[in-house]
Amino acid sequence: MKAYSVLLACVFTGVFFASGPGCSSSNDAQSGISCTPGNYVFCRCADRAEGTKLCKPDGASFEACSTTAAAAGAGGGTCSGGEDLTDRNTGTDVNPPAQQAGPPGSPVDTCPGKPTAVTPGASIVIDGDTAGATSDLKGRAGACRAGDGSADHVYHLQPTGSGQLNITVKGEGELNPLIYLRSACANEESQVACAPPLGAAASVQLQTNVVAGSDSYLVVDAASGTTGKYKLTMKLTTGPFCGDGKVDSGEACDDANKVEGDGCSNSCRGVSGDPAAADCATSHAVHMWKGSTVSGTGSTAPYGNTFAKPGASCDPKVTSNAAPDHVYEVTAHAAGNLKVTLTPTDATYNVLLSARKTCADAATQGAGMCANASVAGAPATMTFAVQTNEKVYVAADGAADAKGAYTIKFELP
Ligand SMILES: [Ca+2]
Ligand SMILES: [Ca+2]
Ligand SMILES: [Ca+2]
Repeated sequence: MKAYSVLLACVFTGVFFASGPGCSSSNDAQSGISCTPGNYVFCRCADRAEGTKLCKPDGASFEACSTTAAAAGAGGGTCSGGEDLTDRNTGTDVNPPAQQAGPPGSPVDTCPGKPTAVTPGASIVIDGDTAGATSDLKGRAGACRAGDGSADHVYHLQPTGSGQLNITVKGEGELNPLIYLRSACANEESQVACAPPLGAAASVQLQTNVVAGSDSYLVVDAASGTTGKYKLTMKLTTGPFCGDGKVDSGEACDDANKVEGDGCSNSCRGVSGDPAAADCATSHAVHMWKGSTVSGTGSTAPYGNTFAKPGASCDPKVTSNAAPDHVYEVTAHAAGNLKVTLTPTDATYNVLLSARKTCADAATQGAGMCANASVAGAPATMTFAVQTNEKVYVAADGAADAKGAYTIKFELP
């Protein structure tokens, strides 16, 4: 016998509070769930129809689930087959209970938003209604600015895993939903993704990557001042991606930011730019994979003279240079012949290119690990063997005291 029918039997025989243990607590009380007395919460019937159930005065048990008025005609109806409690009993998310967004004036109405845990693998379902909500947010200039002047809801997403987050909002009735995601709740310029409006009662979707412990803010907004009910569903699938702060297979770098020109591109495939430091203590990271080519632009001008040897002859034992240099730490994830090409973009820059196994030791410059362009403006190329998981230090340098801007290319065929 299902829990709901035990409950009904007790109510209808008038012995609910007075009878034995079979009638004194509901399934919900047994599982430790608390509720707000007098509030209705979402429930689902065995035939998948959606319904609601009333929280009893004890704050720990519910009246039987009844189907909603919309589903069964005015007044609602009997839950066919009884309430489906499968999920609560098994912990699976096949049929997750929906959370409620909250009424006007509750945390969902304004920043910082309704706290919402985003657990990897779990389906999150939230029923909301923007009728009466505050219209205090709008998307950044562009497709999501259409939310300007429309009531909106805000969710403070707190991911506990890193990976791809899929978000869907399905509107009802006149509601023409749009959604956008921000990294700072009250700053529209921090918008990182936008799903523009598609029409009344449409579904809008976003896929975005999130990092564990890095919160973001989802705004459910609407076009043309429309309001109404919606269903928000989210699911986080963990996995590596560019921007998670870890260098994954095929990535040249991953600095976890969305800043171009800082030494690691937003695609994790390029190394353009001059980081704050590019010496032995803090070198410019480049990861090479079998078959990869990594390019970047840079300059030696911002830096000191970390590699004072070799000089023009490429012999580190006898000659030296006074030129500043830009040091890359190259991690080879496969064995092979690493080819490095340094091409000056300043016509007056006479480039020198060298590499070491140990950054601070000129004597670890091995065979093939140096090239000196003969004249200013000409490129230099060197090729040398690397082993799997070996790190080598490559300096874009100058002959004598030459310095300037360049392009650099790393290839590991
Ligand atoms: Ca990554
Ligand atoms: Ca970057
Ligand atoms: Ca130098």
